[in-house]
Amino acid sequence: MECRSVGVLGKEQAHYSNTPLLQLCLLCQISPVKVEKQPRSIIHLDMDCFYAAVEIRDRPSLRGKPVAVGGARDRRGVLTTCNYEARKFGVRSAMPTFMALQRCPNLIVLPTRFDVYRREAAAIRGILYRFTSLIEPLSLDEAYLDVTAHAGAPGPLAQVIRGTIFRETKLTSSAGIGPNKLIAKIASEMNKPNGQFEVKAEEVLGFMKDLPVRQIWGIGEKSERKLEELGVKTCGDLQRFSRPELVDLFGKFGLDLYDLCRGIDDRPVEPDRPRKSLSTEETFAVDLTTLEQCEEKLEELFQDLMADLAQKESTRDITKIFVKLKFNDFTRTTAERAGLAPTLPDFRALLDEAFRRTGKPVRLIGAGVRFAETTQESTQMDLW
Ligand code: DCP
Ligand code: MG
Repeated sequence: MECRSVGVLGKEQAHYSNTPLLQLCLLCQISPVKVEKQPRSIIHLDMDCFYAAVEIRDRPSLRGKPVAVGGARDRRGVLTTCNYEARKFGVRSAMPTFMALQRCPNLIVLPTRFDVYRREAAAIRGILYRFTSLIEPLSLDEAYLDVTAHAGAPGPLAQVIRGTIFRETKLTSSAGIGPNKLIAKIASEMNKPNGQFEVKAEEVLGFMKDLPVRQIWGIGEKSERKLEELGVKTCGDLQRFSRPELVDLFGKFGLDLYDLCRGIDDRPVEPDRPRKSLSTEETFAVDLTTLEQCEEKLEELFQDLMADLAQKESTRDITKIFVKLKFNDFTRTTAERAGLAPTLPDFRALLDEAFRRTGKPVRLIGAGVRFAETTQESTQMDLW
């Protein structure tokens, strides 16, 4: 706690006091105040069952039916997502398609159309930039917005943003509004789908009290189990631990936990720093010796790359595509071409070229794209 006289006396002479808030500072008899950073207003915006919602919008006859998007059952496919009708049957993202069909035999499984989702995400991001440039995308359909500087109150503002997205894309979204990223993210789940939930600064402690610890970022299954063994289920339970106790249990993360379980999170919203390229690669347990073997693996890598691209860089112009090979003697070669769209036949052509350069057994294949250089500002202008 820092004495209020700091402004008058200067930093060096300011008195620091352990006296509780509103008690007088013993040295200068002026009431000390906690030096607070300016409270922020953060919105976490998340589209509802994004890929499935796009598909249903484009095929209205599917409305009301259980719909999922993903790989086919006979090809050991996995779902990317499903609509809320399908979720009633226990169908979930990342579930193998055959399992989803066991749970919901009438499930309609559609193939992914990443190019469409990317286009949609770009349009949505364009809408967000009309309200603030302080946007941190978390994935294709999710972003934090810092709207502290916005004139309007954040709750009604979130309503306007969601309304605009719906008017222009016919897709619904949900939002969480809070004084920091942690609270906003948790709150966006509370009234999903097509809803929003606001936690005001003075409501944070009450909001955290009964919240399951699993909701805190950084707490995975392992930490959750560890905490459960200690009788800790909610953030309120966790608040009973001291800082040193949490450090003993969780190392450095214990310090974060001490704050997080109280709903304190100082992480700023960090606007995207544009990456130059995006790639995916795999090292094989057994070297590949034929072009056919390499082509088979390339197809898998291509699917991963497209999914990654749709998730992380849905709005960027691609200038080059490349295929990288590492051979069993650890030498490497890269084949790349400007002006090619990222399609499987073009990646295959690059693989052929790279493979034929040596014919050596292949230890690793990588496939990737390079992006046009852009500043945050020019990205924003493009999206308008
Ligand atoms: N996605 C994916 N694989 C996963 C999870 C998600 O490919 N394991 C894709 C499909 C989703 C999109 O990312 O539509 C957004 O992910 P979300 O976790 O936000 O899930 P949804 O938007 O589908 O559903 P929700 O309404 O719960 O946000
Ligand atoms: Mg979503």
